[in-house]
Amino acid sequence: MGKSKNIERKINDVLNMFYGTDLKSASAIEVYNAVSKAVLGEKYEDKRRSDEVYFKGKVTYYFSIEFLMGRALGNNLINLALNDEVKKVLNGVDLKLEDVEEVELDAAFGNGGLGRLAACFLDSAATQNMPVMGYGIKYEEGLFKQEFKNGFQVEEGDNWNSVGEPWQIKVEKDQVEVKFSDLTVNAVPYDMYIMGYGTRNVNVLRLWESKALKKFDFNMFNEGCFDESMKGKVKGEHISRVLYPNDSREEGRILRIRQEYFFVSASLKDIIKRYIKYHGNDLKEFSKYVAIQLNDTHPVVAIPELIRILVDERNMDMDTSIAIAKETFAYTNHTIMAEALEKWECYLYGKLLPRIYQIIEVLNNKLVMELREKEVPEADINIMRIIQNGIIHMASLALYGGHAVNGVAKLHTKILKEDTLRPWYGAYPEKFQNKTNGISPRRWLKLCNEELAELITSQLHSESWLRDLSLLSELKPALIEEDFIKSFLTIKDKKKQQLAKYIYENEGVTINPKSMFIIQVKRIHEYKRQLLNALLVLDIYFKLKENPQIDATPMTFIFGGKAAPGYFRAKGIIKFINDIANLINNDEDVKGKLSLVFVKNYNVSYGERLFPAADLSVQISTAGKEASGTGNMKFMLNGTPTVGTFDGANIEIVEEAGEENNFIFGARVEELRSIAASYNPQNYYYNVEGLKRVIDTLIDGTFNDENTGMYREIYNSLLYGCDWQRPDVYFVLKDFEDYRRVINESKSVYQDKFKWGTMCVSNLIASSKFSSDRTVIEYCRDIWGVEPAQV
Ligand code: 26Q
Repeated sequence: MGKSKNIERKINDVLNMFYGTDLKSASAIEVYNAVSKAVLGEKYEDKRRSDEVYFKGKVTYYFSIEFLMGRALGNNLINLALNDEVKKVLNGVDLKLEDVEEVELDAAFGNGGLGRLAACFLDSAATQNMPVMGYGIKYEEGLFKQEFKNGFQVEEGDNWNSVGEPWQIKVEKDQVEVKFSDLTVNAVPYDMYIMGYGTRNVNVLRLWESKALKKFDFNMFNEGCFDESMKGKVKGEHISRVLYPNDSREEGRILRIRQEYFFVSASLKDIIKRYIKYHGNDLKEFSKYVAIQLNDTHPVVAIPELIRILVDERNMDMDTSIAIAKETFAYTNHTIMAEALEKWECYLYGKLLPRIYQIIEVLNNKLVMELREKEVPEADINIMRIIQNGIIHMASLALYGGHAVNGVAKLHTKILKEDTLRPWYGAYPEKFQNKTNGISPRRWLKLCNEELAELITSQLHSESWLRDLSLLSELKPALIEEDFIKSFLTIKDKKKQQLAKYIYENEGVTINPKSMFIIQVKRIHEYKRQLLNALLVLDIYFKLKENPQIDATPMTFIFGGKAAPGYFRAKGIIKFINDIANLINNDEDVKGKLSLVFVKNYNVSYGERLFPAADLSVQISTAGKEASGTGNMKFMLNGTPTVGTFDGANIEIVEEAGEENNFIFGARVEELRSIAASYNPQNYYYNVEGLKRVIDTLIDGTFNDENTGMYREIYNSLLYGCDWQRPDVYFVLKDFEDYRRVINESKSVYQDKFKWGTMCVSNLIASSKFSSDRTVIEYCRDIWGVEPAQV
């Protein structure tokens, strides 16, 4: 039987058994579920065999409270090379694979970069046959859905599982109990298979759902207390109800502590059970077989939890247990922003997790003793303590309780060493490493830009570049072939047309597909400086109004991204950009020359349409603030030059692709460090041509924030600051003029299509460093000590 007949039969089996229908009469949602289950069914045997080869040896467990997976169907079909077969089957009943894929909703168990990085790492580990398993939470609601009302962001729930969840396999027999002082819950695991590209290996992402032990109190119910009878169930189950938005101001932090301990404790119990099965009862050799990576501080409570289990449940002594923990754990830092480093009140921990808190105290005392022995100055010791003034510092716990800490781009690691974690670097230099981030070329090129992937494959006569991105360098001869550049530009045009159509259908905005697409998509944050970009768009608009003749290059600025629900200024920035869009898009004078659109609900799937269609990638964070960025890499891989600051991975992008192929501007970290104390944005406000005019639109009645005070607040933050913050801490005014300069420069280069195409292709060819395959291989080699194991 042919491969496609076989898969057709399986799809029909699922439709018969679970939906009482068949391929000819099923709905798109039913077909999506059936195709997914059929594909999954194909992989059980390979998954079982992967377990066998992996768990005999050393395995890495990637602990992350976020996995921003996006859709699974398209990616899995590519990785299993089943695309053509399934297309054929569906065409047979007049269905298009794209339409079925469109049914799937993003699994958005993450806020942004950190969660998406975890997802790319899983894809890369499986592709490289690396024994890596993910552990996280199966949220009922992922990241909120974003809508605009009158230009304001409004948040709605995320019903990601409303079309079914065919990729999640419930493994009832592996459920475990997790105990808090006041509550015990069941953690029920759901497995997602991570299918590598071009390999039979299947890795697993295991996500925990919390279930109440006692579902329902019959006695209370019988006595007529209906609400009361459900209370235990509700309390137990809200732990995995919803993903926390990235917002450190958030109240209701008890639930966050519960989430962190919940998935970490369940995962450790699962790992220990597996260890005993494969390696016997003696846990002395734990770290020989187990490496655990802590994705930021969110899962750091794993360190005292492992120690608790070893001491209290396995009768080991404290010192041995601590030593095992240190050899097992490593920690990745994703931010230098002090306010984002997690801190918890001791009394909260003491109340919810008293034994864990005791162990944290033990670790704190040992740390202080160790530092005194190393003769670290007392002032440094005080800022390194795990417990300071009744507050637990999770980063300190991670640094002391693990053997490695890494930053996510060269500059970021340098800043950690010299600044954020300076005394730690002084005391434990051997723990510090850099691991520059990466992205999966399967999702971020092959899946989202099939046309470009095919062009590369035909030039290289093989698809193996998708597993070894360094092969892209073999495209160098193509860089001087006119044909190749032209084919590239044709594909870019096509992707832009597709995006324009999608934006028209989804946002109701018409954009000129021949205009230059300048795209900034990422979470909304002051340090990322969407405001700088918006102010420039306004300046361009005013100049066009004054002098309609000046411009030959039509431009479309595209924004996308969510603001944390409690982040007032970020929400003000969204409203401001939407107001500017309204002004510009409704002005006949600039029609076809300048337009602006803020796409709503930017997520992984939207990204898949945006990255391939960009002419210019906007990466303009204040130097020193963006740890790495990974969107920048997604643009680059799709052949897009960057307009950016010397920040995060931008620096390495330019190192690889050359400054001449990108547009780098703005103040650098050293300069900002030296001027910070004396910086006065008003000098720029009054002296930079055009700047006052655009900033004043915030308060002169050009726009209307409906008496929320948002615009005045942004205006004040730029020019005056407030009692807790200096003015313009992110140097928007300082960098404005230089940003305008490079945008103008890019505009004039863009007019020479061929030259532009050459720049684009230079970026594509130079992007191989940014494959997450490379990143994961480095973690395996330098931190985890694990080796590939193939089925
Ligand atoms: C903390 C406490 C309570 C609730 C939420 C949080 C929270 C949640 C998410 C804090 C931070 C995050 C996410 C951070 C993040 O995505 N950082 C990004 O990580 C990327 C991958 O390394 C980098 O490329 C980006 O530069 C960095 O901003």
